Amino acid sequence: MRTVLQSFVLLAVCAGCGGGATRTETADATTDPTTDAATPYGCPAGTTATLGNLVPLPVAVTVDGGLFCLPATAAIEVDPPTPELLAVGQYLAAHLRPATGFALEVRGATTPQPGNIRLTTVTEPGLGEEGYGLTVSAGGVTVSAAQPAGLMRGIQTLRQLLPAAIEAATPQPGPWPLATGSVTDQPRFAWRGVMLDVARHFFSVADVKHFIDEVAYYKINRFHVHLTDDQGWRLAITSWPQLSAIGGSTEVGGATGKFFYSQAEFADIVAYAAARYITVVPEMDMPGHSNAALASYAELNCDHTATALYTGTNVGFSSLCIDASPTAQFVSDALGEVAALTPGMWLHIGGDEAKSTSAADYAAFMQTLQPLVAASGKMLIGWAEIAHTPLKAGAIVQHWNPYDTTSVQLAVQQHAKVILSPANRAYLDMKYDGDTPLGLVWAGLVDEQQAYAWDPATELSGVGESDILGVEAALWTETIATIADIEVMAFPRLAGLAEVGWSPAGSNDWASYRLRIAAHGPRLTTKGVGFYRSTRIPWQ
Ligand code: IFG
Repeated sequence: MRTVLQSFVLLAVCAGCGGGATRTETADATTDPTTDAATPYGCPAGTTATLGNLVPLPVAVTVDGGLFCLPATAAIEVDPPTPELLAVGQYLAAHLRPATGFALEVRGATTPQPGNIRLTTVTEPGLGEEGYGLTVSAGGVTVSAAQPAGLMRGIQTLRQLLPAAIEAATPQPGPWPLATGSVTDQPRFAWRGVMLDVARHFFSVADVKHFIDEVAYYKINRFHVHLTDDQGWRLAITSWPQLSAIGGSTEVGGATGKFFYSQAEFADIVAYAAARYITVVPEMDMPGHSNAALASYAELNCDHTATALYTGTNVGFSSLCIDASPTAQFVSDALGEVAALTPGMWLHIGGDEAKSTSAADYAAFMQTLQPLVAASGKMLIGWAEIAHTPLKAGAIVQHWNPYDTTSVQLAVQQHAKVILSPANRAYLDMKYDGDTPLGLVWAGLVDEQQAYAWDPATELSGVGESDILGVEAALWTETIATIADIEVMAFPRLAGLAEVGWSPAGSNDWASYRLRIAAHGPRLTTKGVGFYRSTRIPWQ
């Protein structure tokens, strides 16, 4: 005679009290150590699990109060078993095999078998590109989505529902419990980005991939790479080889080396991001922030004299020579080569802080530049200053300077869509507080709450929800030199910004978010990801 002892403690924690958008409840259900036919995938006595610490907060979470423990026999069933979906299954397997030690065979299966994880596509147009449903029952897990990207986003949620130990690189004892219930989810904004400045300091392909892995965990879907600036040109351009040979030979602080990506290396980064349904957005900043190019080719300078390489951190002193005959060809060639390496729809042309370019020259340059981007088959993105010139339809403007709200308002007046990166919210190179060793302070201190507690739709007057594509965090690297530096400045603030971009309007609640992200401390630590520990978050 077996009795199944189950005690449910339902703590109703309202995670979105403001908008009532989401109720998250946690349940601690214990079952007796032996399992009977009714619960073949039960868990050992004392096992607990929760659906309550998801970041970004989902649209809706319901708790059934039971537990499902992933068995060693579990398979990852993919339906339909297309190459693309099987690859998504392999991604999940690669993240679950190391810690569980389970085989986790990935296979096509049209009829669900109990005890497995099932990835399947459904025709549900309302889910959009990235929406998903995730259900945990006593018999197994199902992630369903209209598109493969939605399965990838649901997989990140599934990872967060398992114990933190799931992120270990070596086998752990287990068990591998999941609280039974369901998550229904999709993003508020389509653009949830992070920008890495690889120009001030160069980062290896391995470091960039590592960072891409980490941001995928929080459902970031755009990776903007700031490839060129005064201190470096970081991508080989075949038709202009000195850009990387000379312009990619130094960085802030004066170190020297092969500080650029070959086109094959860049393609590798692009593919790595794409496998996580993250689109790489390359940026070649012009006409300002261009000393690396000016140092590489004398003919790009109005005095036909190459500038010296620059390893400091001033801004605003450089400009392509707008009248020089090679300039248009240079821009066209460079754009064409980067576009060919970019499956994404967007090319970012910078346009910021062109303090050494006259207004007339800047305007003329933007008129030349926009058709060249269009000719490359891409959509143009520029920093907000480009909105002071007439924009072609479809141009996207990225707001960044909190002391300049005029530019983004001009963009909205031109019916351009905007990406919000207000430095006083989204610049990850801003110090958290007075104790932060790295970073700058020109936009003020940006602590975890400052980065989280804002609504893009009400942040800027004259800029409303329908104008906004989404948000993007920017990590400038004047003071950031290593992946460890990247991590401590990016985490946890990037997780908060990911929630700002993903979670429903009205669900932004610092009191609940700080508790949820606090539960991610063990996850980040187990993944070997550094993060800033302040007392503002009660890290577990
Ligand atoms: N502004 C500059 C960046 C960088 C940044 C550091 C933009 C668009 C200050 N331009 O942000 O190159 O120097 O916080």
